[in-house]
Amino acid sequence: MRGVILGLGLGLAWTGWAEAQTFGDGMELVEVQTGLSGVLAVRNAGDGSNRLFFVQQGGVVRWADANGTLQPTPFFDITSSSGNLGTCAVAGLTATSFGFSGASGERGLLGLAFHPDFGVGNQYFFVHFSDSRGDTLIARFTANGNSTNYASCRVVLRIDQDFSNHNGGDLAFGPDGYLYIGMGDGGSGGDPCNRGQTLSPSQLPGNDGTSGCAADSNFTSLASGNPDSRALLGKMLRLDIEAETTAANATGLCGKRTGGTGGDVVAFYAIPNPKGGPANPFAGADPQSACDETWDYGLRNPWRFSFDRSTGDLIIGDVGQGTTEEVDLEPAGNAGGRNYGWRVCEGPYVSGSGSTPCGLTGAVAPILWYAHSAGRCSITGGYRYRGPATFFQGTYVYSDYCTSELFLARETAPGVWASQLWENPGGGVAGFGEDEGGRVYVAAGSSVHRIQESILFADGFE
Ligand SMILES: [Ca+2]
Ligand SMILES: [Ca+2]
Ligand SMILES: [Ca+2]
Repeated sequence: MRGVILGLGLGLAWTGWAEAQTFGDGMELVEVQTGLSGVLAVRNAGDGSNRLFFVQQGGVVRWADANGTLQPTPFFDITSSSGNLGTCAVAGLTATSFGFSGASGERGLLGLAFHPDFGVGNQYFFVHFSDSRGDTLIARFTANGNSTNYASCRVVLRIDQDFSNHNGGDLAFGPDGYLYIGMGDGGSGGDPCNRGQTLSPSQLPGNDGTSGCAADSNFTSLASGNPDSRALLGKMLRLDIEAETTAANATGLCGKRTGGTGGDVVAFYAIPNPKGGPANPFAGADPQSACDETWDYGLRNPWRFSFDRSTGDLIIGDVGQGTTEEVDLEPAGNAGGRNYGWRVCEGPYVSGSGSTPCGLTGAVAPILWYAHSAGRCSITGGYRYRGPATFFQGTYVYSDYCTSELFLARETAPGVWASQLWENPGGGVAGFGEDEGGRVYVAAGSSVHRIQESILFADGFE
C-alpha cells in the first residue's frame, strides 16, 4: 500500500523528513457499491438517516440505507422514460417544461446538494442539470421520504451555455448557508468567448461574429431566458436561496428572467447580504457593473468542488486545457472576488505553456497542480478527510478522470502542499463525497469505494 511520491505541484522537496511518510498509511480503499452507472457524486442528506445518495449522469439518483444496502427504487429520476420531469415553476411566469439532456458528453445530471436544514426544517434539495437544449438549469425539488415530489420543481437559475462541454455542474452549501454553484467557461477549447474573465454583461461578445458566443435564441425565447446569464460562465456563484428578488431590486442580476413589470418576482433567489460574513463582492453598484451572483471568476471548468467541513475552506478542482490541472483553495471567511486566472493562466503558467509563469496581476495561483503526463488529462476535485481516523485528518483526496489515480495531499507547512499517488480504483473517477461521519467516498464509474481505516493497521500489523 506504499504510494509513489509524485512530482505534483508544490512541496515536492521532501527535505527534512527523517523517514519517508506515506500519507495513505493505515488507510484502505474498499468497494462498497457496484451495479451503478456513471456516478459523479456521492451525497448524504445530513438528516441523521445515514443514507447515501449516488448521482448518476444519466438522470437518476440511487440511494443506500444506513446499512449500505442499495435500494431498487431511485430517490430521483428525470430520465425521459420515467416521465417524471414535467413543468418547473418559473419566477413570475407560467410553469414551463425544460426537459432533460440525458447523459451526453459532459451534459446530464451533474450535481446534487441537500438544503442545510433538510429533514429538520424542510425537505428541499437542489440539482444541477443540462436541459433538453443543453443549457444549465439549477432547480429545487422537495423530497417525499425516499423519493421525490416531482411537481415541486422550481427553477432557481438558468444559464445559457455556448458549447456542449465545460458546464461545471457541482453545487454545495457553504458554511455560511449560501448555495455555491460551479460554472464552466461554456466550452469549446481555450475559452473563445472569454467567459472566465468577463465580469459584466457589457463585456459579452454579442453578435460580433465570434463563433458560438452570441446569445442563443433557443434559450432566450423560452421562459424569458436572460442573455446576460452568459456572463455567469467561468465563475463560482453564490446565491441566497431563502429569498426572492423583484424587478425593482434586480439591477445587477444576470440570471433573472427578462421582462415583467415593477413588482414581479423575477428570480427565486437573492444576492447574499452579510450574515456575519461578506456580501457578494460584485453586489450592488460596483464599478465594474459585474454580475451580482459572481463570487469568484477565472475558472475554466470547476467540475467538482467541496467545503472542508472542519475549516470551512472552499477547495476547487479546476480542469485544465491541454497542459496543466489544478486545485484552488479559498480560506473560509475570504471576501470572494478572486480571479483564478483562466483563460490567461492554466495552473500557475501562461495558458498552454506548461512552464512559463503566468504573472497575471491579481490572479490567485493554485495550491496544487500537475502536468498532462502518463495519461493524466482532467482533474476530479475531492474532499479533505474529516472522518474518524485521526492520523488521516485533513488529507485532501482527489483524482484524475483519465487515469483514475487517487492522490493524497497534505499541507506540510503553511501554504506548502505535498501530493502522493495512492490507489487506483479504475472506472474513471468522476467525483467524490462524504457520509454523515466524514468518511470519504470515491465515485468510479459503476462502483463506489470508501476510504477507511485498514484492518491490518488497526490490529498493529502495519
Ligand atoms: Ca445555449
Ligand atoms: Ca454588480
Ligand atoms: Ca487557475
